[in-house]
Amino acid sequence: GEAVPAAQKSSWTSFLKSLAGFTGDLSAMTAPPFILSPTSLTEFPAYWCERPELFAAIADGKTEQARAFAVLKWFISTLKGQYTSRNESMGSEKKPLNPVLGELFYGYWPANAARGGKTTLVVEQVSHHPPITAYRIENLEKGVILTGHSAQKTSFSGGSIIVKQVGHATLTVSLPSGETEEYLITLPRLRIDGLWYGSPYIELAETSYIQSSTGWLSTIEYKGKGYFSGKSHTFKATLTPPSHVHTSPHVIEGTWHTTSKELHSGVTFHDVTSPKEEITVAPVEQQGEWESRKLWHGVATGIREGDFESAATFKGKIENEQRQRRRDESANGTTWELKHFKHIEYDPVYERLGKLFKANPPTEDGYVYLGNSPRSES
Ligand code: 0T9
Repeated sequence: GEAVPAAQKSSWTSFLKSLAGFTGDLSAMTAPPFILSPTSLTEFPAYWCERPELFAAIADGKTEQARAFAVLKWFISTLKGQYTSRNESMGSEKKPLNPVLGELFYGYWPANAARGGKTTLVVEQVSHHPPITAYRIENLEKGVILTGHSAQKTSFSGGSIIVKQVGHATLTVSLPSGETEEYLITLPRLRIDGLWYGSPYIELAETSYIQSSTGWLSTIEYKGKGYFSGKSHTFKATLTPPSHVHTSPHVIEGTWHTTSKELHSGVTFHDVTSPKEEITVAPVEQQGEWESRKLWHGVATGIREGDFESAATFKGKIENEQRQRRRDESANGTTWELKHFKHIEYDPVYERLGKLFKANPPTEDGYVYLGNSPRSES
């Protein structure tokens, strides 16, 4: 295909060949320059809040049902950003920068009348090998908080990369009564297609869940081209009540990158055809050494300007520095200390809510937010 520059055709072919039979950490593999993105994976959690008013609106739901409905609407509305935005901004899916251990990403969406308070994002790379990214999004005025971590298990099958998302998110809503409602959010499987032509794009597959502590459960099924509706990016979501509530489930169908409708009424459920709001981030000159855009500045500039030699030199410096740090730690018998999160073997929210829909696996680890705000220097 013409997406691959002539000079990179053979290196793209050998990259694809090396993918065959591959399982493990894709992010560490060297790929040809045309497919490199100047953005680190630590920036991706921002996709969770690019429609801050939908996040805030969760708190406005007057009933358990209304809030579960609002959580589902917010979740579905994030999918377009999460899974198609690189195609929109760069022409195809690209290989993100592989974050270093301890890398940070901070930002916020300003307060306004529609969404209430300022919404803040704190991201930390909590593991490099395998890559694990932990994040926290808070709208404290509204009492809506999202905490999660994200990792991937990748394999190659039938010409596509299959990505199993490992990790989950929990959302909490503080109610006026003083009680806290919890939601466990699991994540869909991804297939990366279009590789042969050098223009990769994501399709979502299988099922993800949003389980509320109130018993309401969203089951979201994803289908692509060639499956029942024939259209790409199709989903069907069913919001079912807890067993003691005798109302019929909400069934929603549509395409997650455009719009969807409630099946029984035909009323629009979600609509992401309007522009989203990107996160506000401090200028690079004001960032600390561990902040993503500062840390990767040289590499990102090289990639953006097509100066791949300079990008590689800066990348080599970062990698050497990381290797030296790990060597020093093992020589001194110390380990890297996380700044904003604490690892736990078993996430109690996952255990408790996962049981309600027989989550697989039945338990998962987690990262607890330490409550220390960004830029509080250590
Ligand atoms: C969490 C998201 C995740 C991260 C990315 C698979 C992928 C890394 C993980 C799952 C976000 O909430 C949502 C969106 C995109 C996912 C990335 C797409 C992608 O291709 C990469 C992997 C590691 C690659 O870079 C594969 C090689 C590349 C040549 C294909 C474009």
